Amino acid sequence: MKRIEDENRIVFFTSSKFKFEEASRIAQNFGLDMIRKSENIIEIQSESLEEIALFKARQLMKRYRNLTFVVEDDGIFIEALNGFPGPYSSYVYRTIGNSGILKLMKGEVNRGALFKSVVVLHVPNMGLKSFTGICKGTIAKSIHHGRMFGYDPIFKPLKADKCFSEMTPEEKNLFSHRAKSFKKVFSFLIKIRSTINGEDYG
Ligand code: ITT
Repeated sequence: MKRIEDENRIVFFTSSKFKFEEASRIAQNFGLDMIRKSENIIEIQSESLEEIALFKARQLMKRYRNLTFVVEDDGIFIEALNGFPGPYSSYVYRTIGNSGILKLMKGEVNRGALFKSVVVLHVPNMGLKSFTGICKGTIAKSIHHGRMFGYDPIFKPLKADKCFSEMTPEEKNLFSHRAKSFKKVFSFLIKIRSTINGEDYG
C-alpha cells in the first residue's frame, strides 16, 4: 500500500479514473509518482473553472497541508451554444448527456468547441497555483465508440482524424487540454524542487 504522505509523491484528488489514467501517464514521463485519492468535497457552481478548482483545493488544503496534491476542473465550451455547457459540463453530462448535446446541435453548421482544463497544485508551505490547458476541436454529428469518458465520444480535436474516445490515453495526451495543463504543473514542480535542492546543497 502506497503512503500518501511520501514527500516525492503527488496526490490527484479526483473521482474520475479516466482523468487519473491520462494524468498519471504524463507524470511517469516526467519521472514523477502520482496516486489517486477520492475525497468528499463540495463542488461549488460558478462561471469560472478556476474558481471551482480553487474552492476544491482550499478545502483539501485544510485537511492535507503537508501533502503535494492536485485537483482539476474541466469544461467543454461549444461555440454554437454560446459556450454552453462550460462550467456546467458535469451537470449537463449527468442530465442530458451526449445525445442531448447532439440534439441541441442538430442542423448546426458551426461545430466548433473547446475543452478547458484547470489544475490547481498545492505544495506545502507554498500555497496554491493554477495551470490551464485548452484543446480546440469540433463536435461530431454522432456518438462515436471506444473509451467512453464524458464528452470524448462526440469531440474531435483539430488536426486529429478521430474522436477522443477512439484514441488510446497516450494518443489523447498528444492533443488534450489535460495533457497541456498537467505538463505545465509537472514542469513547474520539477523546477521548484531543483531550486529547493540547489539551495539546500549550494
Ligand atoms: P473530479 O472528481 O475530478 O472533479 P468530475 O467528473 O467532477 O471529476 P469535472 O467536473 O472536472 O470532473 O468535469 C466536468 C465534466 O466534463 C464531467 O462530466 C466529465 O465527464 C467531463 N470531462 C472532463 N474531462 C473530460 C475529458 O477529458 N474528456 C471528456 N469529458 C471530460
